[in-house]
Amino acid sequence: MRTTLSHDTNIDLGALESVDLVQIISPTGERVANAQYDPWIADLTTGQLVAMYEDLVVVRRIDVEATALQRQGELGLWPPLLGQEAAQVGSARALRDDDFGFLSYRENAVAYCRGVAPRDLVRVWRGTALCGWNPFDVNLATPAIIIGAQTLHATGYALGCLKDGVDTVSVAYFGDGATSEGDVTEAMIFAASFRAPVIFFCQNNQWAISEPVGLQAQRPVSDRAPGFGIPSVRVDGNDVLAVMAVMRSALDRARTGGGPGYIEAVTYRMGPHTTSDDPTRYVDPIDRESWAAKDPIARFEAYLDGQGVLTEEARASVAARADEVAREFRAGCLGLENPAPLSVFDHVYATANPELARQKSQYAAYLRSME
Ligand SMILES: Cc1ncc(C[n+]2csc(CCOP(=O)(O)OP(=O)(O)O)c2C)c(N)n1
Ligand SMILES: [Mg+2]
Repeated sequence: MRTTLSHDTNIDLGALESVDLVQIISPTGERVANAQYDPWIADLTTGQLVAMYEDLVVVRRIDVEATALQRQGELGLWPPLLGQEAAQVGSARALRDDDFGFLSYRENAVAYCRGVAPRDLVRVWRGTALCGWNPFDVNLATPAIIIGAQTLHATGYALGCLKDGVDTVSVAYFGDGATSEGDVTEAMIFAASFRAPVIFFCQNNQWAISEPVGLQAQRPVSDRAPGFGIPSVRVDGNDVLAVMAVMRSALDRARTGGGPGYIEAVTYRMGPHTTSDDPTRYVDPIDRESWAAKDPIARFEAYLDGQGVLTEEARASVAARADEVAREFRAGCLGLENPAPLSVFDHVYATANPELARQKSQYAAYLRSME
């Protein structure tokens, strides 16, 4: 496949896709032997493989349901992850409970795998909370909307882990567009200089809103990391086993004093940037179609079928579970209570702040004047 951009960079994204891409399952579901990474997933049992399949199906279902809720006026906005399920599930399921994740807005499958209830994923998008969950309950920070900022938070957390002498690893999830931000460069320099146990996990979904990745990356984005002294790997982000293998390997290295790692998961954003965006204005339908053929769920399903693992019973049970989660999610979302207006001031600062107190009393007076 050759994709010629309308911009003057004229990068051949098709060629870039295949540069040193770690793959364990081919797009048609065949196992690809990989001497380096096979051992990292050799322990997975049939039950764990089916559980991972269930994760993929359920997170897609949550995502589709959330998009429907937004279209029905129940959410202000939703950033879909359609197409990126394997990159998120494979990496999140490689984490230890005490590891700590730092997300952007699109990593809802990571949050799901960490134990965030689907209803809590949409509190912010329904406007009923400033963060849907307590970060310390699930070792997952509040998603960052400021592109790339969370790479600094993750690096700081990792430096704290070093000082505490614990073998916890922190993970920064960010997109291809974020790699153009100064914050990401600063985070990588700090991480490399102090050998911080942090993984930079870049989901290259080919788009930063309507900007194709080829416009801001003349080389694969993973090529940047070695320049900072951080080893990097480029993985097929639609291959859940390959993502888990490279993530386990990078985590192990960081956990045992090897310093930071960088993973570029090559995937594709099959939906719009958010529900406010119309990708038909800028996405080439033929390009999208070629990525649809690499769908992460169809691929894993074909692989499991080939292994004789996905029995009719297992398939039916996963489908029933997805229905159940979707029903509970919808009911939970619609049942979210509106917060008291003044509570918007509650968690801005950890300690009392006179300026904020002044604003709060002013707002209280305003609300009283409306009674
Ligand atoms: C510092 C900053 N600049 C610009 C924006 C506006 N913005 C929101 S999403 C986005 C694109 C991000 O693309 P990418 O990092 O590839 O993540 P993706 O949305 O593809 O998951 C931009 C520029 C922002 N939120 N923060
Ligand atoms: Mg992107």
